[in-house]
Amino acid sequence: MSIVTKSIVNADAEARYLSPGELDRIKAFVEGGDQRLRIAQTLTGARERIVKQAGDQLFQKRPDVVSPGGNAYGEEMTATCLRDMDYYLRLVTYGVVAGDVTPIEEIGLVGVREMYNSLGTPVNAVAESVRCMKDVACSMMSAEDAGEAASYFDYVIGAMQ
Ligand SMILES: CCC1=C(C)/C(=C/C2=NC(=C\c3[nH]c(/C=C4\NC(=O)[C@H](C)[C@H]4CC)c(C)c3CCC(=O)O)/C(CCC(=O)O)=C2C)NC1=O
Repeated sequence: MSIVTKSIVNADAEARYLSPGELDRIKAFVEGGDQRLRIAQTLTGARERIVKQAGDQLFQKRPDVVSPGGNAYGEEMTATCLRDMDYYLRLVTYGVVAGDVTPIEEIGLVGVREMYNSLGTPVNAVAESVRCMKDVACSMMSAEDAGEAASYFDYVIGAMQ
């Protein structure tokens, strides 16, 4: 939920106007809108390149996952791994647009460690894949945009530690 929706729900629950503090936070959210949309457009437009390059980096750093016995071994499993990376990149764009990590959390991080454990997927390698996507994606942006985008990738990485 964005800060706008959240503030309205909270204010209406108490049948009151938005407070000065809430309006200030909404102002900051609106003022950051151009930047967040620019970042989301960059990530969306470059998604294939980001996933492909980050995947190559991941498999160089973690050859075990694509070696016999590895969780992403074989064409089909490697494709599923890249699909998961694309999922997390998509969720990062949701977070960036909303200016809020809640969508990332709710769609992709609740119970994530248990899920990957039950699949035999090394969750630290999934976290590494997100780190690689962050590096590739941030190299395509200005320092300021990269700083903003990085915080959402870092949130995903942190939740997988
Ligand atoms: C949008 C929210 C969402 C997420 C996050 C998600 C993840 C997800 N990844 C899965 C599998 C998988 N995930 C991976 C991923 C990897 N294996 C590795 O070794 C690498 C480290 C890593 C890639 C970075 C692999 C290989 C499988 C298939 C495992 C198997 O079938 O044994 C599965 C099991 C079902 C399936 O194969 O589709 C789910 C549910 N699904 C969702 O709906």
